[in-house]
Amino acid sequence: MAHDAMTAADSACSLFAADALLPTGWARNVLVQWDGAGRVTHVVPDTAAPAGVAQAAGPLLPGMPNLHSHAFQRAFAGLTEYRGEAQDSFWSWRNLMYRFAQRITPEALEAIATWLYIEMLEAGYTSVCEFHYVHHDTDGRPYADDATLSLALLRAAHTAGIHITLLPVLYQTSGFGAKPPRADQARFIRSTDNMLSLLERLAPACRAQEAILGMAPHSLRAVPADSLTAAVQGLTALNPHAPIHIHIAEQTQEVDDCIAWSGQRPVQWLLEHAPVDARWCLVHATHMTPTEYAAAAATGAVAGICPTTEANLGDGIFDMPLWLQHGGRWGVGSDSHACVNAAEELLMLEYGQRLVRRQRNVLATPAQPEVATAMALQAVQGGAQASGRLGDGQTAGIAVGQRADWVVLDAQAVALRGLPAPAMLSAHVFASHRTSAIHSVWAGGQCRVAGGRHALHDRAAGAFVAARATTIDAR
Ligand code: NGQ
Ligand code: ZN
Repeated sequence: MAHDAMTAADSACSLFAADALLPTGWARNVLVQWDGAGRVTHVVPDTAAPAGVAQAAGPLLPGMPNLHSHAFQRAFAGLTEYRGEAQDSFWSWRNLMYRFAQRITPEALEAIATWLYIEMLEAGYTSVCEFHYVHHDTDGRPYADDATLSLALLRAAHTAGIHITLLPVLYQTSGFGAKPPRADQARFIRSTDNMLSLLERLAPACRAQEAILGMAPHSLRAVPADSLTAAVQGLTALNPHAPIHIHIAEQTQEVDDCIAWSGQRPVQWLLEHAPVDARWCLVHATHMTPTEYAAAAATGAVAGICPTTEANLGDGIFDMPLWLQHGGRWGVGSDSHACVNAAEELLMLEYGQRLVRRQRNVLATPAQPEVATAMALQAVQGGAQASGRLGDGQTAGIAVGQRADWVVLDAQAVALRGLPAPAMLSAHVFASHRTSAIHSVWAGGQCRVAGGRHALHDRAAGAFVAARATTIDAR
């Protein structure tokens, strides 16, 4: 009896896959096992399927970390795709986005984020870094509990079952040289001391759901030099390993303004004035000189690339081959959520490189000629680092000690059926609808998406649509 019970428990925490993408590449006949805490305990390739162990419906891929999200913007995706000014830009988009941000309530944020995180899981993301900057009530005054909106995001992640790295954002100025904030930035503003007390307030809530707590100076435009130094020191005192994310050089306008203010470009300035290292994620390091590429890559920081948002906002194209030439680490984020799909970010990233270079298969590597495989492995590793989920030198993905986070492709999907596993991943990224071939998604050893659907899909979708209706204004 006791023996039977043990066997049942063991097989409940095992999965056998004919093909699995391990950190070292594709492996055959892989048995994975994990413990009650959702951590991988065994990864055994080239083995026989033990009796009674569930068989994956297709290749096992590591779950993709989403390293950059502003959850509230999901409700506004698709609503800025019309011409409003003679020449629309990132900045005119931002004006519309701010109008929308004014209307978000805690209830709406929770509904929007819950649905968004469900969409993420259904589209192959198993963790998310939430770069969270709408802190206060609509009049700019702190909520009675200053952590109200942060807690709404933590609850949303918990409900959906996605791992979250919460990055409360420090935002103080509207431009370089301590320009005072605009009226429509009032919900974002807090002092550095205030930020540190928010972090202290959030630490136990994060621990309770195994969320990682970091911090994000919004940008060099929004955080004066002395505040940046004090905030990073304060965070480091709380946790020397906590991740630090910053928007760094997304627009040429901000590069020009930074030069006018300091004589230096944003990345150059940051590297000279902040202790940038492997804890850091440089989001939208789009506009760098070759010297900045080399210097930023050498710090060990992750480049946070958000290909579909960067395309949507007309940012420019990151020079991935140059970054990789310097050993740069990187991952992907869905940022404004115009698109919520891990495979599509990889597609957009590779296609951007092809278009500017007039080449194909740009992001394949000598060791890994399959583009989708090479990109997936690198983005999982960089994404996990940016999420604060990797100890030094550890390998992310389907490996002992990591969380049991993976995506099972559907080997029976028409786009994939009959193909070898690496081609299945290629077809998933380059030649399918990019969610149609996802069979199931596991986070922390729990199956959150089965048959392509999250258990809360319908309920959360309804709540999202209702919340969105309360936040959009008539055009
Ligand atoms: C954000 N989004 O914080 O939501 C920004 C726009 C800004 C992106 N950078 C605002 N994609 O950078 O000032
Ligand atoms: Zn952003």
